[in-house]
Amino acid sequence: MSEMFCFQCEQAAGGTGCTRTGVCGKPPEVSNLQDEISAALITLARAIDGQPANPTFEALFMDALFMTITNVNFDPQDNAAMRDRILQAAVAAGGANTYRPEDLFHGDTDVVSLRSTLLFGMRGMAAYAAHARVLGKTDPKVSAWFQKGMKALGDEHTVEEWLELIMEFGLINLACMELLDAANTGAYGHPEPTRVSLTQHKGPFIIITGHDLLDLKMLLEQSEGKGVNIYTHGEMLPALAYPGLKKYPHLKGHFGTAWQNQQKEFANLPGVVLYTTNCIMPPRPSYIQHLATTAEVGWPGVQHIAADDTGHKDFSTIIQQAIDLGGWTEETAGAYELMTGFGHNAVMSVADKVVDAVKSGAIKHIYLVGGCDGAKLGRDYYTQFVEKTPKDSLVLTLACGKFRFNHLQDQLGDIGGIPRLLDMGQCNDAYSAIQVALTLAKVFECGVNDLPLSLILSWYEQKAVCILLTLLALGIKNIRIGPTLPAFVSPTVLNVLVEQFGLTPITTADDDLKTIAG
Ligand code: SF4
Ligand code: SF3
Repeated sequence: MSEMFCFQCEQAAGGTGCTRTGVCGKPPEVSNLQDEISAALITLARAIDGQPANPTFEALFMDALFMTITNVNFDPQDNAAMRDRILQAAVAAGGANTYRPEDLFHGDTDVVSLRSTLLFGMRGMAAYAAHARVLGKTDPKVSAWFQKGMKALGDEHTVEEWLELIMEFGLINLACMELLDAANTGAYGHPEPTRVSLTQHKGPFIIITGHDLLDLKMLLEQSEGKGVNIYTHGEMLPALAYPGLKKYPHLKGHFGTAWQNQQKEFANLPGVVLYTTNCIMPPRPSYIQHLATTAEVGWPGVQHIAADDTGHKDFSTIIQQAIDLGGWTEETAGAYELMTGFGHNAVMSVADKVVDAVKSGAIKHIYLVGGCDGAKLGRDYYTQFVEKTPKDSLVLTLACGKFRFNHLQDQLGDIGGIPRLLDMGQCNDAYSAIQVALTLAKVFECGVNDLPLSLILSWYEQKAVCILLTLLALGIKNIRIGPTLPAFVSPTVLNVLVEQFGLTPITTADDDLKTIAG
């Protein structure tokens, strides 16, 4: 099988889709297996339609969809095993293998576009639901929606019906992000504004990347007192702001920037890197032996640490490996510090100050500049945009796209003690940004669209898709999105997004800032 078709991420070849091997490195075999996984999930959803909720099936939907997110699992064996598990479950539930992978792409361009939008959004939500579930938090309406959504994907709908489903999904994803917020803050406390060191300390170390806070917690507990330091990478940076995690003295700080720089940053690294979610890139020979994956992440030949039946993960092998590798031989001081930890709780605690500053005109505008980072050259738009924002504006940010400008923290300064750049956390902490926007709208007795607030989003993978759908479902208009539009959005669907929601592609930082200022 040398042919494939995938257009789920921003890197889709030629702006239309990857057909030979993914730009991400996904081989046709894995891409086709992932289509088979999606088809099998539809078969399962049909088989169990109308049956009472079943936590085993719900977990299967979450894990399988999570696995098919960009840069999560590249291992053909893992993907084939997942497909077989789903098909076995479907057969046991009385279903026949009725949905074929090619049916995912069946129908006119607009139907394929709408079906894909919903499928990709559900993939993003699955990861969030899975992170909440490992912390013991589930929400029946979120869990049940996976079955409902997958069944709906296999059915025929009019364009209007698809749009309705997609908007319904957007609100379910809001509930899912709320659930994950409750799971993370319930387990580790509310993030606190925290200065983060980039200093590399002498000695053995493990770098942990991805989004799963429970994996970090287990790693911290097991490495305590062993002489191994822990550093975050990429989307794990905001973990450093949670009281229940930052209390560990061997959690030293952050290493590196966003995912697309890993091949450079991890080259010849004398330590171990643990991937808990996306984004894993094709590992280079100089460091492939130093990697470990967990949860749904997989790369052929990379050691994988699975949870046992109780959810416990044994990280002793990588802790020993880090000790054997010896780590850095001398200290290298970080060139600057980062700030994170401005979740909804921290921002709400200064809400009065922000409201007063908006009323007095000290703060004239709030920009939310956030989302995924990626390799495209045009992504320096986001750096320029933040650099050029007027001094009387705040910039809220979240997700790995912040690495385009979070080094500017000190340069951007503050407004009456409120830092102008506020890192709200991971992509799922879009929930925090939504809470802040809703609170401000309430205080000013207006709609969110009437606030002096503009959203400038960057997207790469399917978590950004689910967040965008949530924002649209909340009726938030005039969102700017880049660096390019999704390949899976057909011209007709784009038209709807532009007409109904005012969704706009980014242009240049100067022009967009000028347009926003009116
Ligand atoms: Fe291409 Fe993105 Fe699909 Fe990878 S995930 S195959 S880069 S569209
Ligand atoms: Fe980044 Fe992969 Fe999307 Fe959670 S880590 S945001 S790209």
